[in-house]
Amino acid sequence: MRRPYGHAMSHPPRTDRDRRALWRSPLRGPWLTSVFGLVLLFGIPVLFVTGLLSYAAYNPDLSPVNDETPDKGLLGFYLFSWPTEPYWLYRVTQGVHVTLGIVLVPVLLAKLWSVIPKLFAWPPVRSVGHGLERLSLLALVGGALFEFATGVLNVQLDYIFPGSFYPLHFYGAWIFMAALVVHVALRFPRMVRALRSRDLRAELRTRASDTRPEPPDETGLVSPAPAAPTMSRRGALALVGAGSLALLVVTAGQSIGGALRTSALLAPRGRNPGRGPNGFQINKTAMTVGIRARDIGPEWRLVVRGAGRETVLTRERLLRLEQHGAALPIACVEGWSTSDQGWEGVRLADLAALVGHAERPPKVLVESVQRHGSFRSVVLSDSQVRDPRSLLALKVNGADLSPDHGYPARVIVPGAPGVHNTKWVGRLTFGEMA
Ligand SMILES: Nc1nc2c(c(=O)[nH]1)N[C@H]1C(S)=C(S)[C@@H](COP(=O)(O)O)O[C@H]1N2
Ligand SMILES: [Mo]
Repeated sequence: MRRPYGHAMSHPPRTDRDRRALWRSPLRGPWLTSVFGLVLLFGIPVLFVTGLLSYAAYNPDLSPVNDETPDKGLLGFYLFSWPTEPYWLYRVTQGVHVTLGIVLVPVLLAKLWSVIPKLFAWPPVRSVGHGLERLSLLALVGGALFEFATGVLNVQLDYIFPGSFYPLHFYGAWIFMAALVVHVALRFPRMVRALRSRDLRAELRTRASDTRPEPPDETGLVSPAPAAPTMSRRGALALVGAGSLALLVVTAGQSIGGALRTSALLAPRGRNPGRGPNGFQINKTAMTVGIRARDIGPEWRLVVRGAGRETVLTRERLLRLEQHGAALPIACVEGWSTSDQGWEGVRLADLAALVGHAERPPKVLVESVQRHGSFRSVVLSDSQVRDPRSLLALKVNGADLSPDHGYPARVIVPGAPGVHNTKWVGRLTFGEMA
């Protein structure tokens, strides 16, 4: 017996229409997909630019110590020496990168949900052109999922890809962006047409019971066998918007700080960094990275080398050198940052002068007494060393540094990512690092 047309569910799908009929949401259609697409079209370029800036901030022109990734390859063409002004630069670029990345997750998922039927388009490849387009979609969807997943895992789970996160996220971003450019070039006119096909205000007034599917069209997004609506388009947009807003509330506080820090439920470094002068976020405690009491006790010495000279200083000696203050934040690549803290200590430029670099101090290699963990030595550029706010800090907010914040001495540099603010410093080498 032949079944009447329309009972697509009752026999195995054979035609393209049968396959698409398995997806029955009456909300799917070019308009809804285009709304989500438009949000991503504005958001993703911001993620891309702030992400590229994050690489520039690592001063990879000082490779191989800081970063082995971009400067050697073609993709490092845009790199420049990271400025120390404004001093909150990295706090803003990286705060935007991480916060926006997290906030866009519901939009990305909604966009992917809205195009699921296309995954089942049949035949999968109709022509060479169509095949190439599907390949670019693979790079697009794969790239998007990869970039968002690695980014979120990295900020939440503390570098589960030790060392390799940077190249993965960096090269992944270029592949994703290349696919996105192709996708936008191919789909932009269709997106504009779809956005014009319905009135947003009218949609925002339409209840679920009055919601009708979009008219069938060539895109294949509209279900050929739509179910009765259980949610309006307004409801779908509100759901995604509420998801993004909730994520904004639970993450933005870790970058913005102040009273908002207490709402940052998702902040991986906790919401309550303690009280007192040292009461601000800690990335890794002294214990986590295996700093022993004797590493930072009275036997601790700072070795300063440069221009063929070397000097060894105790903390007492350092405290007798000219002390300077600087109000600077710590801004981690993970997106969290502190408000400005009042650091006090010796200017890096003054330490360079001690070893024969009085005029025009050069770059410096900063090494920690830390032997465990993934933390590597850091090179600061000459312009960073020359900034009068760049300190080897001994105190913060009027008190000695706590062991977790880098006692006996740590580096603090304006505008730089937190990872350049080496804690438990043991040696400074100015000039060529031979
Ligand atoms: N020796 C050493 N210095 C370090 C680190 C580290 O793991 N070891 N972490 C860096 C990172 S990633 C950041 S964000 C800042 C955090 O400083 P804080 O813990 O005092 O806030 O320290 C930097 N200095
Ligand atoms: Mo960091």
